[in-house]
Amino acid sequence: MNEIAPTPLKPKDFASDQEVRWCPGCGDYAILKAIQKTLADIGAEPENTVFISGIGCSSRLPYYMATYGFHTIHGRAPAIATGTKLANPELDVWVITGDGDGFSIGGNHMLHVLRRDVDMQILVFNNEVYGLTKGQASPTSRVGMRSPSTPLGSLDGPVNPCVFALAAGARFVARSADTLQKQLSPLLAEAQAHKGASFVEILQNCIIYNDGVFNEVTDKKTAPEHTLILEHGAPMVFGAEREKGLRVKPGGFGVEVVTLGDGIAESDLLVHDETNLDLANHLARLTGPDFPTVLGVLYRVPGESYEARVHEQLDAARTEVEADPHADIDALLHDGPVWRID
Ligand SMILES: Cc1ncc(C[n+]2csc(CCOP(=O)(O)OP(=O)(O)O)c2C)c(N)n1
Ligand code: SF4
Repeated sequence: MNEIAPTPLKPKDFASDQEVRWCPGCGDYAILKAIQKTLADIGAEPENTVFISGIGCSSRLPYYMATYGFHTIHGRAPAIATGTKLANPELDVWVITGDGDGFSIGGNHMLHVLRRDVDMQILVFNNEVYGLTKGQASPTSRVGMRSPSTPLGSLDGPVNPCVFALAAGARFVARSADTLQKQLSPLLAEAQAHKGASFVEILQNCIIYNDGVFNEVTDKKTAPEHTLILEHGAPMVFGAEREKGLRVKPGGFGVEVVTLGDGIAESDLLVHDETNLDLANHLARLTGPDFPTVLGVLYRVPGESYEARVHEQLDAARTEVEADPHADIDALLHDGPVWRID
């Protein structure tokens, strides 16, 4: 019998029939497009793919995917995603969250899913504002940001999502932006290939409540001067003419921006090592105007993910119980201090 090879799915095959309800011009559209392209590129199976979100504009994304999905409660997507992955480790689990959902009400859940290292992709759509609830300051908003909740300017120090993820123990931490389609989609594929919690911060423009906050990074004219795209094993070069770089401060701690030429060669620059946690921490913190914003994979080290360890432990416990002729669940339940209520 002739076998008919399945037709490879295209990005549009991952789009649901639901009307997309984001504001015209919202950066979420571009991220949705990049995700659908990534799934097509990696040959994802819709029936084995699940998108899980909390609450926010960004968290509406699962409706727009022709895959399984849960639109859950505010900040709790990591818990639902952990349960989903533990129940069925064959599923490919994607968490979609915003900076408010992920780092305010969901900060605690974010911390634990990262330290547990459950195999899933966590995509944080960071627009530095609460979009859905009409523009209040979020945990990633900059000091001085004026909003309905901070009319005189925010006084709170912002959370840096990548620094948070590194501190929590994530083994895959990356950063991209909504408009950087060429970079974003392959980066999502790398996150998906990583076994463990893959954390991707995506700088996203909220055209209504925080328009242009990442312009320096995303505008084609300014981006070369204000971004540095990391590549493992490559020197850290940036600039419109690739004339600038980062090097270790001579005789000091940290890095500085240098211009190539005048006695400074590419061989003097820092070379990216994505397995170096100290370097990743340092790079994650760099911001303008003095430094470029660093994009790409900041940190990646292989390892065994949580659900693999959980199932190993369960299998070992089952084997032990099955081998014990005296194993008795009733006896176990009545063991130790028990009392009766008459
Ligand atoms: C328990 C609870 N508290 C507060 C809210 C109100 N609320 C809904 S979305 C949101 C913040 C969303 O911000 P973010 O995650 O940054 O998403 P965006 O809309 O910007 O994509 C808040 C506070 C809620 N829905 N539930
Ligand atoms: S309010 Fe902002 S984040 Fe929400 S859909 Fe509109 S542009 Fe997008």
